[in-house]
Amino acid sequence: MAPSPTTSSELSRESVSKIYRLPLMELVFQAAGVHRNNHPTNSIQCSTLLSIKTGSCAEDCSYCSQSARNDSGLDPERLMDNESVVAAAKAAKAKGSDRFCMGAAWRGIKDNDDFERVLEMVSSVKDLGLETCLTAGMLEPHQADKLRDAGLDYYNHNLDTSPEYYDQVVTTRTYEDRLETLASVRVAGIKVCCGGILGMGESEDDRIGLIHELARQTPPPESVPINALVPIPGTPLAENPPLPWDQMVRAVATARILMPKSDIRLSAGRSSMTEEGQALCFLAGANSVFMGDKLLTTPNATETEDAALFRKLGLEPIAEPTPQGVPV
Ligand code: SAM
Ligand code: DTB
Ligand code: SF4
Repeated sequence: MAPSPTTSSELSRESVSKIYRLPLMELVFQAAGVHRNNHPTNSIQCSTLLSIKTGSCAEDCSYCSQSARNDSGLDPERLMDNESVVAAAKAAKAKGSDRFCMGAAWRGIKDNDDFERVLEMVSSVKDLGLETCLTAGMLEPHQADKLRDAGLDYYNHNLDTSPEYYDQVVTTRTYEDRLETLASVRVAGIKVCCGGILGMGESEDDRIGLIHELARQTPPPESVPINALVPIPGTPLAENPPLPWDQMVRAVATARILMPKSDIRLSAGRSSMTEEGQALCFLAGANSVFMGDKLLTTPNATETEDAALFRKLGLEPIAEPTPQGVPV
């Protein structure tokens, strides 16, 4: 059986590596057991993403369409108005999402009028009966407090990769900066959504290092998005070879074993996966997805494809879809 450390902070990287490198069938079998013991097996948590402020970002994240340093051809857009955000959130709820995630292409939050407007968006989305999530870069403790008071349930801030590989991917902020933001989110009492991206040219050891950093947080993040790189023309990672499917399954299964209570989200990159590959990830403990035809700036698996896949697998979204026109 997989070794079980006394507390997550005592987890060694070696023990994560042993789990990650189990024979695949054994790994999936163990992960499926942990999943069944901790979560309803036939239900799936569905989040919808909306880019509320797009592009012209000062950071140099080499995977991202939104960095001003990458020539991705994306049209930048200023912060959306509250009414349009609420309309998108209502539509997401009507289609069966239980959580609405707003993304802003900022290096970090500033104490300005735009932040006040984001607070209003959080409250308005919360009032629709949806869980709220925001990803807007680095933040300070007082800003996390304001977000909590506005009704924010989750803050997404990813570690992206292992500490050693991080500076190959981003140079304009450090791993330590990321951990500090996560600490502010945690102290404010907001749930932490934190994961990473696979397929950026990192080694298997780096993938193990990422999962180690996630799982040794005390407590571990409540929500763990595992993204496969969406290669974007004009970014330094545009020509990266696709992630082998078994690496995604291994990452999901290892995360499930080490973070039994967390939601493990099969995130960006699903549209390049086969139905069978996704099914194996759900069996290995993924219990959450981004739903809807678009992620932030790139296409997602379509609603039609997801509906067909969920039907085949007998997976039920947590939330009942509310037909359009019914008051929410
Ligand atoms: N600017 C904020 C930040 O970086 O924290 C929030 C938005 S950013 C787009 C949110 C996360 O999306 C990133 O941390 C990264 O993990 C993920 N992401 C961005 N571009 C991606 C891509 N091309 N493929 C996979 N994941 C990506
Ligand atoms: C996360 O881990 N994945 C989401 C969300 N958090 C914000 C973003 C995926 C972005 C994929 C590329 C794009 O659409 O721009
Ligand atoms: Fe900016 Fe976030 Fe994209 Fe990095 S990942 S360039 S911080 S929007």
